[in-house]
Amino acid sequence: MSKKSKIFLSGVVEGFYGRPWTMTQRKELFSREQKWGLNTYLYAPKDDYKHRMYWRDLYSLEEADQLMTLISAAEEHHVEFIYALSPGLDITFSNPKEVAALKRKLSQVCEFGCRSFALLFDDIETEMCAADKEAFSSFAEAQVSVTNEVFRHLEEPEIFLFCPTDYCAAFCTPSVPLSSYLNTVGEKLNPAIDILWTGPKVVSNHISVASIEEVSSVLRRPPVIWDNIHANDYDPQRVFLGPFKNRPTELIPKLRGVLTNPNCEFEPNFVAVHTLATWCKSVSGQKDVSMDVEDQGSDYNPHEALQLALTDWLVEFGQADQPDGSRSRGSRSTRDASEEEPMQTDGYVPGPKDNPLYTAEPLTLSDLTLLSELFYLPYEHGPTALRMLQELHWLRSNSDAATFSTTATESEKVREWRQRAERFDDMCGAVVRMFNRLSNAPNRIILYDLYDYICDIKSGVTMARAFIKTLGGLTPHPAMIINDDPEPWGFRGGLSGEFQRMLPCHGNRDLFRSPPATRVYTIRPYTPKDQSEVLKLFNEMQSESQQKVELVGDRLVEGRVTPSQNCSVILEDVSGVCGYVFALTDAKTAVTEAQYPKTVLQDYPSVIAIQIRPNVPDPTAVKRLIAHVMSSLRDSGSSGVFCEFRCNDRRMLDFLKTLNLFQVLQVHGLPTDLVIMATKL
Ligand code: GDL
Repeated sequence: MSKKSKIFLSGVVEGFYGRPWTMTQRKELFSREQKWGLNTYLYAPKDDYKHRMYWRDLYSLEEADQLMTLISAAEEHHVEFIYALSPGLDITFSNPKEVAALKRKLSQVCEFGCRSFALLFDDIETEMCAADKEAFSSFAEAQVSVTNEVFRHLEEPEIFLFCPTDYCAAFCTPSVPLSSYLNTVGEKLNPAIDILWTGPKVVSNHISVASIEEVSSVLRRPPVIWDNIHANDYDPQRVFLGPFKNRPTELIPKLRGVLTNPNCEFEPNFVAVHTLATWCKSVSGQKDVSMDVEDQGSDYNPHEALQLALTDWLVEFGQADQPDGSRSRGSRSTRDASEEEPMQTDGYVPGPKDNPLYTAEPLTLSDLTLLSELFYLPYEHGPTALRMLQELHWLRSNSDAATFSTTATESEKVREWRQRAERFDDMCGAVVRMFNRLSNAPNRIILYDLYDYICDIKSGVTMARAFIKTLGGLTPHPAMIINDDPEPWGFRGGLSGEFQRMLPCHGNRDLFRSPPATRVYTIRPYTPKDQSEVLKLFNEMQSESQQKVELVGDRLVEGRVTPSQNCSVILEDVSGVCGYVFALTDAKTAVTEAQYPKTVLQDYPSVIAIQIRPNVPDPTAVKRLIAHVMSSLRDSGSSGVFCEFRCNDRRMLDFLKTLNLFQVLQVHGLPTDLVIMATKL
């Protein structure tokens, strides 16, 4: 460990892909950091030309001027400005000219008044070029050798950071302790250089003390966490407004620092940075650090930290900041709403029979809490969002109770359905009202940074609201009706959305809703060896439903009709085959149009047979099994699929309803003991 007494580095790394922050935003960040007690800013915007792509290029006079101003602004706010270069896209480590270019560039930044530096080797090709392979025995050796040399050239700055290529446990092969890359870095990188680490994964849900102890021992120094918990550069539909969370404060004495790499949009990071600051100040993290006990806060509670951040943020929303940089202080919303004068002045006063002027309702702390819960954290929705998902799920699964009732128990269920539908509608209403108040807030800068997201969630809940109305037998607004020809907001997400729906991981959203599986399952293609077990399961379940009507599925399972390619899949647990799905892309080859009306086969050209043992407790596993076959059907061009059940096969019918993959189809002219479920693909 270095001889120097080291302060805990806390603050922000501007290390995301996409549009870098402006100089004004960075200065605002320094001011906030100082106010909240954070001390570091790492300059590493991935898509800034001269940080990564053209790392060799020196700064022009004008750029130099801007950087100098920025560096002095950081100093004024007592924030350590660390300048990083990412040369890994194309550097030849063994070429002295390249090392000279690195030194020249960093020396130039040194002249701007910068004292702290970093070299970053994240997200690059790990294969060395021929020249480097001749000169170095490994990639780690190449990076370490150049980094050590540049460090010496800069006269060993007090703060110098290195980001390894394997910067999280998931990237280490075969494991953190056995990674030869990390071991070389740990052994050979100058011990006064600190190392960045993102935790178990690139975006780590939890970072445990044990995991940090493990990596520290390999790196031979405590790491600086580069925390991607609030980063959103990988998904344009998400922004993270939840609190810094799932990092025990006991980590603090075991780390060299924590820098958060947050959302690309500057303003929404108010919560990320504020809550990180609260975390850094918490008592258990500081008990090993010498400081006055009097000054210590209480231990960190993410919920409380969030409320503190949102309370301060609410004040910011009231400042009439405009994108052109102007601000009129003491603006409307900071005054009592009742004293507000309308904004549209110019002497216009509506007459007694005219339309009154539009007056904005002021934003509230509950609005901001709701906003944060809707856009919480990468692995977790906030409590309200979770409740909305669960309610929508319940309403969908129990939609048969929405419109009819014959017995007393059924009408009880109808009442429950209606009550819950109303509550769901209220929750959606709260989101829309929050959207309205937010979009009327005086601070247009914060609003514009959030706009796409709040607009997206408003449309999302509006669609869900309309869907529940339809289930309940009401008619939603025509623009919201989901039929065969919906408006484009009825099928959101563009091409990327299409891809996503085809991938098996699409069902991962269930992580937020369903408990984790209780057993280990295998989902695999059917082979002829499975035939006897499959038939056994088929016959057992057949006798359970004791009905004579013949299903297409029977013929598929018994091998009288051959399933289409990639359309026969087995679910297996420790006790053997516990489920199967067989499908036929073109159902017409197995049923006649005399059996099925033409329109059914047009809308749902494929047929699927599903059987699951009653003792399988994990719906998610079954969903994946079915999703697998549906994805094959979709790949072969099918636009819809139906499955047949005997009407007394209540168990399978109820089970499938809970999965919410199919709707019951009303088809006239079919045998009455047949139930058809179907879905579009
Ligand atoms: C990364 C990148 C980072 C990016 C983040 C989230 C590191 C060290 N590098 O892997 O630039 O913003 O993921 O997408 O985290």
